[in-house]
Amino acid sequence: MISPFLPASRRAVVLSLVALLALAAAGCGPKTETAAPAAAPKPGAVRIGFLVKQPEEPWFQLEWKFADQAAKDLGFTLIKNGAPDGEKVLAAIDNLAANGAQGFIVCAPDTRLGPAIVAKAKAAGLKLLAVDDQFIGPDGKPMAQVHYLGISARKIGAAVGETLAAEFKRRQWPVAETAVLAMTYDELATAKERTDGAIDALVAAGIPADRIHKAPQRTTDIPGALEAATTLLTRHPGVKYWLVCGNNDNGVLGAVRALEGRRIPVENAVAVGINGTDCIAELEKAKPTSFHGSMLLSAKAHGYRTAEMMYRWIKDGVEPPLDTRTVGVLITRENFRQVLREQGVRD
Ligand code: FCA
Repeated sequence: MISPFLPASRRAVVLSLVALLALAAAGCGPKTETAAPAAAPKPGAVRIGFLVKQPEEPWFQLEWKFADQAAKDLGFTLIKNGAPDGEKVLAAIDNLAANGAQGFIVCAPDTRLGPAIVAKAKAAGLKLLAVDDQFIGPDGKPMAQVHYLGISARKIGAAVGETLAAEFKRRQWPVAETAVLAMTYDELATAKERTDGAIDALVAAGIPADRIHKAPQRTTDIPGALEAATTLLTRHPGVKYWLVCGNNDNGVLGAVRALEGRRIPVENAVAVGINGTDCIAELEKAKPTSFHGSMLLSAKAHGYRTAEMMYRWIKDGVEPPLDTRTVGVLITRENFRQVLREQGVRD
């Protein structure tokens, strides 16, 4: 089933891709263009692809950086590609096969492309590991049979909610003057679990459910979040204090920019992100903003470990676990330099 949340235009693209794939599988589809193979790999040489949906996001750049490290340490070739839409991701898989790769790691631009990606990988004899965003099957359920490494989304979201609730209590803001701005992207299961986890924790801490406002993002970048948050804030001019959560740093940063645009004083809002990798410049600003901190995820586990798992699978036949979940740790202006250094994100 194609997501009812997808805009009609995107639904059409996904549908036509699925149809195209079915045709190709039946051997009567149009020929897919593939790049000419690079220099023939040495027999036994391991080549691994790493495809990401948003190559411009620091999170994905760090995943790549750590995967590059694994390639250097273990001695394999890493082929990195940005795959921001369904067509690009399927073409990139063709290119990997043509270039002698034996497997790839992918954060898909749309998790409903899962069945198409699995079919293509299978046809090309490529091993496959999904990272960050778990594939969704035709029944709308996670494809648990596809190897996956992702975050413990609900728990990490709950930690965001608990951090916000603690700040709310410490600042002694009256409940009647406070509201939650939740930057949501429910089309993506890991994103929904994160914001649901944060909201549940806030409600458990005493914020009334009717003071929680969701701002659905059309895109998961800062402009998409800024637009969604601005619309929501315009609808609630009476709220004095804001607690902000979201799917990731960029969602929350867009909301912080929107609060500034509405001239909400910096000290009247607290915002906590997720990733910890896309907010470093924000935390480094000499003058604090409402961006209080972020749950730093392990880019090393998502980049290095996935690449290592794929390498062992190809080279030694060691199949990775089907489902691996990683944790997050809170960084704030007080500790971010030290924690980023400890985690190898920064020198
Ligand atoms: C998703 C988000 C990324 C990152 C990753 C772990 O793919 O879009 O920003 O949070 O999960």
